Amino acid sequence: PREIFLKDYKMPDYYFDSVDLSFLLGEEKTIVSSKIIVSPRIEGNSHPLVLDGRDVKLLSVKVDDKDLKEEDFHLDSHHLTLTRPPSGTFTLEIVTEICPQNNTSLEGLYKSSGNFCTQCEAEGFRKITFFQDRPDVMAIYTCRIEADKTLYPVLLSNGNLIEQGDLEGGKHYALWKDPFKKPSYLFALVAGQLESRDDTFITSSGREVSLRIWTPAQDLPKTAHAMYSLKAAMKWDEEVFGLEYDLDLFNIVAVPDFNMGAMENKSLNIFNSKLVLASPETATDGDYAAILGVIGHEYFHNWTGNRVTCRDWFQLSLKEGLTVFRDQEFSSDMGSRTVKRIADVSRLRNFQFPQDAGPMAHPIRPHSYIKMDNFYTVTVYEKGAEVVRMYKTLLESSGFRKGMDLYFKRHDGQAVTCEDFFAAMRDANDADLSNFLLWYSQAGTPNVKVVSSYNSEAMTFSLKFSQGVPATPGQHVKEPMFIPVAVGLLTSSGEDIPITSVYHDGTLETVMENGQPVFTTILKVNKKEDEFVFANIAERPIPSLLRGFSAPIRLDSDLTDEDLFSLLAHDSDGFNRWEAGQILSRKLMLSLVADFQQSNPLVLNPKFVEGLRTIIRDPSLDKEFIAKAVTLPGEGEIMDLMEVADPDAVHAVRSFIRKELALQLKEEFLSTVINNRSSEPYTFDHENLARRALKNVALAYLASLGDEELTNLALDEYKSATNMTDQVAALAAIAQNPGLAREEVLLDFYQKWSDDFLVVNKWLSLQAMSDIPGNVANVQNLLKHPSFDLRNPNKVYALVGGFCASPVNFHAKDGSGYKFLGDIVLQLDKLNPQVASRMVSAFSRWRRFDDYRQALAKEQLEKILAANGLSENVYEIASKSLA
Ligand code: BAL
Ligand code: ZN
Repeated sequence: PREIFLKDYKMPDYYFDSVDLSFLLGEEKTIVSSKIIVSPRIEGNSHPLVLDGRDVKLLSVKVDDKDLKEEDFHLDSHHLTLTRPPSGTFTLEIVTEICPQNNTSLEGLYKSSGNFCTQCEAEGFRKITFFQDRPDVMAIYTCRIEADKTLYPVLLSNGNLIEQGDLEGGKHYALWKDPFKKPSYLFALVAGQLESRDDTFITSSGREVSLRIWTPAQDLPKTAHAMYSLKAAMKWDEEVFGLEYDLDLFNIVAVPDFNMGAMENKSLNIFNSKLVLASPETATDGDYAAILGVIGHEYFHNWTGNRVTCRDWFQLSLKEGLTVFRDQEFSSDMGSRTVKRIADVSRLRNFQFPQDAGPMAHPIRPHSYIKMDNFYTVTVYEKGAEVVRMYKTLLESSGFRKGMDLYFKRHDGQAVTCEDFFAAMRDANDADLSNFLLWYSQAGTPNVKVVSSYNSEAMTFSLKFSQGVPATPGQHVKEPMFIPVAVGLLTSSGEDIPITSVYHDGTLETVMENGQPVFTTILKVNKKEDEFVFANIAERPIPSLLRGFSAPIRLDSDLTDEDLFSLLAHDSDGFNRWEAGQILSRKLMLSLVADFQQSNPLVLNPKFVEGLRTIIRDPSLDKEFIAKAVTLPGEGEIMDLMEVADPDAVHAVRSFIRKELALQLKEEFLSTVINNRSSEPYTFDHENLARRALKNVALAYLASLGDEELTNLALDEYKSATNMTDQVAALAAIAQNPGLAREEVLLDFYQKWSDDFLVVNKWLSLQAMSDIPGNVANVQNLLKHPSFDLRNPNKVYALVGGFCASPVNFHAKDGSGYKFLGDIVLQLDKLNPQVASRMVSAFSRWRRFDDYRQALAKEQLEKILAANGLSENVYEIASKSLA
């Protein structure tokens, strides 16, 4: 397979001014006709015109109304090349035949539950017709769809509906025109039996926009929250960024078979049903929050992605990092900012940090790829969002907004690069962002060490930073990064100390705002060794470092346990209050892991228990915050900090701490469950979701003890639950322990919900993620369960992905977990390479484990690589993992 490099980027030789598409949708085959007005980029250019195409049958090709002679074009399995195109503007007409009903890759045009739908990002359009399938080729599109009227009463594409009508033979047609130029990856078509929930939104300038969310008729009642989320997102983007929607119609379609979460096609977003459908009985608070965030995300792409798009796929973070940042901010404004930040940072630590430290490490703007699909990663998305957040931290909200305004002013309607975004931020603020661009090109999570010292005579407090970025594949030598570190200082009794001035590089900088001291200041660390000295500090302070997680780094400080307990109890920065508890938890877990490995008895530090008791008992704290604060770091996060990851030891230690906390805080957890029940109907608002989160965390702790009294308590919660959040939480609490109660309640849940595929996926995932010994056999049986289907990505993510997320079973020492995954990847690859490649990624950290496990994982990776007809997607991940 061929690797593509950023450094080889060349502008296209030809532009497409307009593209008129026509689809004859049929049961056996679909005929696609395209009429493209082609212009050379440079007048008189005589380069060949190379069009991409995959799995499409060419029926005819015409230039300026004449069939192309055989000697004037060349066809291979990936391209149609016009060897001698006319020298000026010309009309190109191509007719192709495709078979959407056999398309199990879910890229291009395919069928989901009998309906036609598309997914073109990144390179799916080439599975529809021959095209310059690259984002810097932008055109005005029309799309005519013709299909049987009974089977496909609804025909949708991008833009505005221009014309529709009936045809002979029970057929009908619709003609759509999108007035905005767009790249092919934003093209969309949907045809099927769908109904819509309709609403309207009046924009800030007074235009009325029709909003429609399409699903099969029976699911329509479950679209109310999605519609609420869409309207909230439209309003938020106007208020925060001054961005208004630009067409009179916005459609969302929910489909059950979808590789990703959703897709931002211009005015016709297509969503995985999981991220649209919700009712209190069937969806959890987590589902409601995800729907809010993703509906927001896709809507926000209308400006950050669609109006201003990417020049090439290496720039993906230009739109994704920025849009994730925007959706994070939206969700923060709609709920608790602190808890949202905690959730986002946990995700970064649990998924992105390991990627950055493994064989697939890449900068947020990768230098090369074999399959672009493999680079829709937590690095490009979530670390990309952290990079955008750092602009905001450095430039403050008003400066960030100025930068965004300039970005749109300069680039509306263009396909641009990450440098263009950087330049807009810099120029709008006249800012010195020195080596900030390294964040786009250097992979790896920076390690930052900080040492503090207090000088009571001079009344100064110094922070000495040293930084290093670990070597990553292809990048052995790294430059120091520009790292904004937000710092506050606390007195020994926990109050914020006013900060007035800081020495840096031999100069004293005043950091007051409007003549007033500040309580948090941003230190711009940008050298390998960098020192900052705070002036006028009357007592030795406790520093609160990296407030709000102001940069995506691993920070190692000389804070003592006493300092950390004080920060846990008092820090005015909510994120750092949580972080202090997490640092303590990580230290505690690692030291107990060492005890476990040396067969020493495990003993829980009583100060840790008391620290958590104080948090649970503090009535002034937000309940969702308490739920997060009493949750231990995940097993993956701890394994990631070890020289050699030991899943059994980490699992044993985490289970030990959980049970010990459950015993010692039993009274607190019991009263938490009792005091946070509610008989009111379900509402998705902060107060209620926080209450449920806290109750269910407490219930899980209690049920971990597995005694009859507490199992019965969880069973009562299960039976009395009136919403899915409480019901599935009680089910999960009971299912922690093997036994009859577990079996009965799992069966009961399935019988209740067997008709609802999204709820059944929760049931699959809960069993797959179980740490019950030997769970691989259960998962293998579930593969044969009638509710499972290897062709549906959500089911694969629930069952196979869920299994790989349980370290103790996936990394089982007998190799059964690895063999299970190796076999399933090969089966999946024949159906859906994108999904197979996501699954094979679970192997990528194999070198982190002991020699014995390494050999077992390597054997599976080699088996995969040796398979005939392996996709480029799986090849890239498996070969890079072994390299
Ligand atoms: N562009 C692919 C789906 C998303 O990130 O919105
Ligand atoms: Zn996106």
